[in-house]
Amino acid sequence: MAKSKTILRALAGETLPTPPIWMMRQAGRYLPEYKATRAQAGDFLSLCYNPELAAEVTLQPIRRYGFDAAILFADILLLPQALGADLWFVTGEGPRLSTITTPGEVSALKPTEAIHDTLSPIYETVKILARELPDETTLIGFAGAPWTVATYMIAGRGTPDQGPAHNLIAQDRPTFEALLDRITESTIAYLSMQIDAGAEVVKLFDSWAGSLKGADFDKYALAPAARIIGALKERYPNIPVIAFPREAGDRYIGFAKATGADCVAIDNSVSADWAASNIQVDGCVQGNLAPGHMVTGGQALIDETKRIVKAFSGGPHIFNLGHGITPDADPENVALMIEAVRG
Ligand code: 1CP
Repeated sequence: MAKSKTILRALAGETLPTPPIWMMRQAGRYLPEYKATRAQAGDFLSLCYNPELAAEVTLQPIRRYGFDAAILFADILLLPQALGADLWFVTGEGPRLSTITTPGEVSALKPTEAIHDTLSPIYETVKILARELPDETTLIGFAGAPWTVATYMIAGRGTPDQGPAHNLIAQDRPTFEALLDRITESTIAYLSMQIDAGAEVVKLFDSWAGSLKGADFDKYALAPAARIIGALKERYPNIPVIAFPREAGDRYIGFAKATGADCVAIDNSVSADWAASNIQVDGCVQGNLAPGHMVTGGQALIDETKRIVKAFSGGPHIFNLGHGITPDADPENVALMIEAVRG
């Protein structure tokens, strides 16, 4: 029964005649119904922690477009908050957090068992979704990968080059590694609870993996992903994991094998043809349409969508964007993309 879901089939290594499709940030500000529910919740964090409304926005793109997967509506920064960091969002700017850069601040973080006090509404959202999603729709849970989460905890905000985190590595590597270790351990606990609540697949978002080079990539992107996936596979051998080491470039090669991921999600800085011969040879890939096409649309969107589908047609593939859809995207273009994949 479960394996008739197309996303699970692709993740198990099956080559399907039409790739299943979902979209990063498919519940988001480009949708008028999302903006309405967000206004009803009051603000973004209140929306994340309201299980009924978070489930509602997760379901909106499924109703509108019939995507093959729904992704839990939450944020990667809820985990730092559950560990004790202050978190707030500045309208028009983005997230802000209290910073963690000293050994004392790392040891003052809450113990892993305590994260569920804050995160229990998220598990409630997953339970509602597991009940309410159509039978054919796969439910994806997620967390930020430790490096990406650490970059926000160290800088207290999003940074273009992750400079503050790289500086901490240079100035006080043991403190950086202690922080990374705490995030890794609590991510395993967080994702385990999402799976217990009904998530059928989990995804690790390493949005800033591309700024880790050489041995640092191995230690801070690859090794934590391998540790998380290893721990999850021990408890939940049948739950597939998608890893997204964004902008990893050459380092996408072998990432699935080295970490145990069932699928590697790729951004749009690598070509689909290159990815088919270098990454898809090891298993399922997800990606990689440039999100800008959702703004510009037209024949270029259709052509590029079809080109990607064709490039990956020889192996397991989940169609998706190379990164999240942006608030200025036109909802009509999403329908156009789906038609180009399925039509
Ligand atoms: O105003 C709003 O409504 C907030 C916009 C928004 C949304 C819709 C934020 C703030 N987070 C989210 C939801 C979200 N975030 C999801 C839900 C599921 C989905 O539809 O995809 C997911 C999976 C995330 C993950 C996330 N949050 C990532 C990793 C993926 C990526 O986009 O690279 C990151 C880096 C974040 C941090 C974050 N949260 C929100 C913003 C604007 C940011 C980026 C901040 C920055 O770097 O400046």
